[in-house]
Amino acid sequence: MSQESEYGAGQIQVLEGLEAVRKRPAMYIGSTDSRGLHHLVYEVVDNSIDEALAGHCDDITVTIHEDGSVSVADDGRGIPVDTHDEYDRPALEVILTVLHAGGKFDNKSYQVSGGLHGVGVSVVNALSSRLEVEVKRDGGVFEHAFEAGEPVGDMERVRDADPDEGTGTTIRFWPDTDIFEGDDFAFSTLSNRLRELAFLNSGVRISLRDERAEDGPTEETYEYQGGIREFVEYLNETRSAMHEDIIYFDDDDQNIEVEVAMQATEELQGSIHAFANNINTREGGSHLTGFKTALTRCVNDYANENGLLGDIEENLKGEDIREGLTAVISIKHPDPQFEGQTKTKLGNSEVRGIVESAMHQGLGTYFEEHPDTAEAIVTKAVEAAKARKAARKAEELTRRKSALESTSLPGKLADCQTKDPEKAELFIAEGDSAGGSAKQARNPEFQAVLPIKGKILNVEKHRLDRVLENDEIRNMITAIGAGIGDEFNVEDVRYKKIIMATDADVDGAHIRTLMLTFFYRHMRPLLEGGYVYATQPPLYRVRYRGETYDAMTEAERDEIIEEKCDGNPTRVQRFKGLGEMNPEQLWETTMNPENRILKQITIEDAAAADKMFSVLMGDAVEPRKQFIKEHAPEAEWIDI
Ligand code: 0RA
Repeated sequence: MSQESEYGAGQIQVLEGLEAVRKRPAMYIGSTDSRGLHHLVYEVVDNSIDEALAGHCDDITVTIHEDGSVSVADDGRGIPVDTHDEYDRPALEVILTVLHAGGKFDNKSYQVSGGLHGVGVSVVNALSSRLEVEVKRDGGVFEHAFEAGEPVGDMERVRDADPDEGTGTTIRFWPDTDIFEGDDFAFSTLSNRLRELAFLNSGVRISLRDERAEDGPTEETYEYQGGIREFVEYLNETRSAMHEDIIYFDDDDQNIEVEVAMQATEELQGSIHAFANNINTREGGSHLTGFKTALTRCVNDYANENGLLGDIEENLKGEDIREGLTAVISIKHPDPQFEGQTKTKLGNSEVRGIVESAMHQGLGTYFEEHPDTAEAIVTKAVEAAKARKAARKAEELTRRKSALESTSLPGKLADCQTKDPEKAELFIAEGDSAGGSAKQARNPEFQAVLPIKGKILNVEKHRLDRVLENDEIRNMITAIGAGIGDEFNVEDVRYKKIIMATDADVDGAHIRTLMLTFFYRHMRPLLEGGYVYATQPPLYRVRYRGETYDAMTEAERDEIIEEKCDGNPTRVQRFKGLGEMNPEQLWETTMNPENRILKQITIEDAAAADKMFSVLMGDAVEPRKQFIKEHAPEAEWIDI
């Protein structure tokens, strides 16, 4: 894009070496599982986003290649290639081989760097069996390659750049499979994050290309001129909005950029997402606190000034006002402090007041200019407050007490002997017959079984008081033992593996989604802690010469028949559902920790999860059909 080059190699400072990264990868990228693997991509993309934020790049393309590598190409200024004074090596090589040598030491451009990633591309290099980089700048095309972080040969100027080629950087890396559990990049995981980045950085065009499919490459492009306004629109696609426009304002005070977009809906479930320097601050922090405080005050001020509170005697509570509200708060700070268990809580205390006054100003003006919307928002909050009070009055509290505090466990629960949550597992089994088999099949030492009747209540559509009236849900709450909603305390869980045992058919998927919606809306720390799993029972069992082989798919079955049974198996059995397996089969295929396959359900991305639940469980039919059509080919669609 831009040709200027005021930032040469000289400014790039040097800190430490890369052996440390290969020795302790988790210290740098969090983990070496699938999450860590995907962080490699984010790390490279973050550098391109930084170029975009500095105003030098507007196009980023991420490609998942057939051979398990990923490349990230941008049209930024290109990584500097001139000689680095201190190292007497090309800056490009220094940036890729020296930790923290990103060369972004001026606070003028916001770095995405922070608590989660932002450790620098050198970390990606250290954790890749191979990395290739191509830079176009200074009129030339330069190439360099690395293996396990070490340069292979010297950087080379391979040719002159065409004047109309512009400048840019392409980094392609092959994750080191000695370090990572695999190189299986998930399109949906990458697309969720890249879409989010495109929303958060309006005007940047991000494409994701997948070259692995047999029927040709697929490509999606995300570009949102409207930025987080379009993010809110997207989140509300299936919700019915109370006003057509998206409330939006921004502010730039003390070099801290604040952006807020919001829209009130008729729904019960709100969806508020806060970001700091493009990082999803799931644990909240000062920006979210400022937002909430100002929102509560603005709405109460408006309600009081206009006499709208009626027979409600006190002010509206924040939770009344936030019912059904969708909002995205995005701040960009030159020196963000990330705190909390997962380093996703914004600590900078000055941000609170800045967001608060921006909100007060922005929302105050909006209310003045849109009195009808302001009144509708107050009326909805008053309703929520009344419902909250009525529910309390109508013995909600006592019901909660008996549901949550009673020491007696549900009669249907076959509990396990161990009281150690680390070891204990709870199987929530669909239907009485699967539940019955599971009770016989289990190892009672550490496996508990709770059968539930088919379809549980859709919690997306009911307030907490109704949710608590549902027997199946009350049984789950009591069995898990950690409360619900605001009172949920993840430290009290009685089992650290909560396993949804549902059939591999459409009904099973529906029940699993209902359960997940419940966990997501009312016991979210359970999902955040990684305590929720789904069984993956095999579909086929093949026997041959006294051996037993299980297959998850038809293709796998055929492969077993060919390779293990010389094309002539003794018996091929198809399992229709868990209820049809005898206890011994159920133990062998689904419950025995030695053989079973469990899928851990995690929430990488709260906005994507929220969207998924509102699409799947909400009223709008068309978007749901569309969503299912788009996701149906992925057997793993429940992965949020
Ligand atoms: C250091 C300094 C400059 C740009 C970059 C790094 C840079 C890094 C990456 C990584 C991926 N894409 C990138 N684009 C740029 C500034 C160079 C200048 O002043 O011209």
